[in-house]
Amino acid sequence: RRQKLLHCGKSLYRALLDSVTLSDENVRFQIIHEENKVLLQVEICEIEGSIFRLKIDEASPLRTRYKVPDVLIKEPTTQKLFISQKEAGILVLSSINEDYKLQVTATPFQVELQSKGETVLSMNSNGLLYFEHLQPPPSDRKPTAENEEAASDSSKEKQEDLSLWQEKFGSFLDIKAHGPSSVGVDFSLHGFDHVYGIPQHTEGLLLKNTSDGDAYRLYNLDIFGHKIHDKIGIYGSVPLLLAHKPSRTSGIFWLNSSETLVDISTKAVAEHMPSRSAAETAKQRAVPLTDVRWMSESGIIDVFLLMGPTAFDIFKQFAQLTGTQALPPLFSLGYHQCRWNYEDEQDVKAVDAGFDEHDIPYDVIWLDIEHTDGKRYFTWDKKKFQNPRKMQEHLRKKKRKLVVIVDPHIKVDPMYTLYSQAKDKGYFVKDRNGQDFEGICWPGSSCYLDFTNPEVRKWYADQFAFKTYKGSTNILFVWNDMNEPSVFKGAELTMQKDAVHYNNWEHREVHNLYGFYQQMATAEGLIRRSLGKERPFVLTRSFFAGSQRYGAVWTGDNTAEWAYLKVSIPMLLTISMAGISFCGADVGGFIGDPEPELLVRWYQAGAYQPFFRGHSNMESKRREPWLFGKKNTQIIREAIRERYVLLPYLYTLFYRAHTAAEPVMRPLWIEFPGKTETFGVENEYMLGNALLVHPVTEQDAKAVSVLLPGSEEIWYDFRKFKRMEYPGTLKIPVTLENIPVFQRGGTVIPLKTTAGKSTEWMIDISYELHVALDTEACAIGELYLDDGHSFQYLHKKQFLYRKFTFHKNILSSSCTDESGQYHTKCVVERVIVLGFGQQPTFVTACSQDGKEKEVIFTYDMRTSALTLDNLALSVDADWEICIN
Ligand code: MIG
Repeated sequence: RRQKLLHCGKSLYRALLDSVTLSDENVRFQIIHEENKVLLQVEICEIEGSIFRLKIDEASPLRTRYKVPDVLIKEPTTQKLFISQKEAGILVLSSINEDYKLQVTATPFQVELQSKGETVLSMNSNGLLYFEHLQPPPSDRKPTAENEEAASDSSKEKQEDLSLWQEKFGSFLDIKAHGPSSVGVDFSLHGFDHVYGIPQHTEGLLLKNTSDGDAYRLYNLDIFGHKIHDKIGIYGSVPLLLAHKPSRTSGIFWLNSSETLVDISTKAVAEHMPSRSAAETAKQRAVPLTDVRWMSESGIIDVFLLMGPTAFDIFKQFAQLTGTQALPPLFSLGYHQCRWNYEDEQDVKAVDAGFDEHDIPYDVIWLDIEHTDGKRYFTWDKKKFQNPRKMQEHLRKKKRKLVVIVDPHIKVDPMYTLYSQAKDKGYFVKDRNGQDFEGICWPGSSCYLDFTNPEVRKWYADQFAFKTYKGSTNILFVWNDMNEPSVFKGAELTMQKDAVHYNNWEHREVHNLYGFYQQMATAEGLIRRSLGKERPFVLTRSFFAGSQRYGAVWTGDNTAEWAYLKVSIPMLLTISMAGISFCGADVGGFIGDPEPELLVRWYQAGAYQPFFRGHSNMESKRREPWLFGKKNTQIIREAIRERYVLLPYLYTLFYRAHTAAEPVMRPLWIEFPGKTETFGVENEYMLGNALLVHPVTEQDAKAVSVLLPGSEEIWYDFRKFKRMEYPGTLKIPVTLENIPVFQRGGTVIPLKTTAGKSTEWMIDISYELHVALDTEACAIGELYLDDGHSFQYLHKKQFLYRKFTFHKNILSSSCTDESGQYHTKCVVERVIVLGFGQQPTFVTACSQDGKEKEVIFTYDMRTSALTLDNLALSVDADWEICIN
């Protein structure tokens, strides 16, 4: 509200260029506000890999301001900037290779960032830099609860109206012990009119103009049945925004964990075109410009400008700062069966058996809050789960896993060890009076662990030790819910901003980090219980930048309606672009009961999304995949089996997300950055670079319009192998059987020849390669393989990373990373070459030892698909197949 009183115009900040100091790490100078004369310290540095960091803090704050810890994986490596120009009112800094120039203007203070002469973005060009310096409380009042009555007074002073020292929110009073501390600034993105990112909102892919409505809000909240097309923040936040134009992608990462608003406005501005000759008059053309205004309640301004220039560069730059996706254990890429709740051991066994009975693969069954003794996490309901270990042994024999929920609120109950220990140790978040903050949640009165404290995180991690967590075994993994945190009857259903954390930081400073820290501690706990050997699996509802390092996220309580299936695609794409590849939406929709057709369509979409879990609410009817008649069961089975067959490809994509920060699920535009028609596409997406998936999100659809981008591309029907007539928008007939999926020419996709009961049952199943030829009759693809569960791939380099190349009618298998070694008995059994020009005369396969053998093949003239069978070529060895 206070920031919004500041309108676009000339900024009152002036840079004091005499104060400039230059070191190997950064350039520092002060800026002054012409009216209040408060000095701010500006620090600019260049970070390796085309990233610029700009920090603004008070030169001498009354109290240290909060700086987000633990999100950056390390202190970034900086590169020295040079002063290339310094004259009256202007300072120009250049990077070593002179590719980038930062021009600082003194009056008013502005920063412009150029890449090879092209202005990419500028800061404070609309004069919206805003920085509330910390002040002592006004002498006539102290920021204590005694003022509660004063606040409800109708005769408020002007100050009260602006909520400087306290604020009423419904019946809640927020006492701001340190007064106003808000910060904000604007950026102009030159030539850009497509912006993406800043999850999580129930919104479309492209960020919209907010000029005549609400700003996008980043404030993690538990919003049951969140509405579609809302700017309110739900569950998780990643303050990363991407801007794209055909020639470049840029990113802004605003590292601030307090409540944040983002205003966006795109307009056309006149750009002068230089005249070619003196006779010609200078021309103007309209170019787009997007203004992005960030406003945060607290903290400092700490912003990273990611210069790309490609989208993949942005992902790498962001990962360089916040880390890459943790490599998931293979089982967690299988299908997960969840429900609130699977009632008891018999229920678990029956559901598990149901999958075998109906021949549907699945890997994990989940237990929601009812499995505990009165919502005391880390315990079991003794009646319903009398022998949890035995139940897990049963699942283990079936080569399946169990996930249980562990929420952050702790029941106030002196008899509950977790509570009494945490209480004694002072591990709970405090209220503003220094008492343990108490809120209502599932168990009734609850306290909240202060995960921002490293000691609490360590203690919490230790709770997952097998000897401490009674009834847990190594097939048990964890789900962190309600970690916004959700506080029933709290302001906006969350914790009061004036609650107090570790080191006396108020909750307002750390709010958006709470879930991030819980997942961090949980993942650490699972690693530690295995003595550092096993990869964890932790699903979290709340998240922040960097959460990708700890596991998976899901989109929370969606509704069983078509519109939610539809919006789940842009929501997952947005989370993926923000660095979190391992994401999914509740299949079927959490709230309500999907009609069978919707459920089927959701399974078909979910099967081609990173995290694949069916889940339903307590009030929803049972929803196991075989409850909707024979035909629907058959179709869902097929969708899940397709997922399992595709796992080698998916796992390879996750390895690339892990090592090269490439999102698993991608919007079309990042694969086709020059094709403007892809920029707004949100009803289809790419899985890796090879598969284009178009879920069916309309009821009773007979056909869908599919955009197959790129005039020089060839696309093939993924199931029928048929080459699509031409790229462009095609009307594709659909039946309920499946959704349109296409393979891009030029790619090789590794698959399993068939699905098994779970991923562990499939280890020895042989492989099949789908080689889709491009216009040059070439293709290339990869396969990553390891034990699927441990850290040996990292510590002992036990992995296989293979490359498949098709060139001049020879398909060869070679090693991509010689440093990795892993032995497998598995073979490539079958190869299908799509778009092969003519019937071959003979085909031979040569293995490493020089042995040559003839290969059986069939050629389908109708589809131009060439199938090579009974190959039995080792996955871990080099070989060649020559087609003559
Ligand atoms: O407010 O644990 O989003 O997946 O089943 C409900 C019960 C609390 C919310 C989660 C949902 C979960 C449910 N939880």
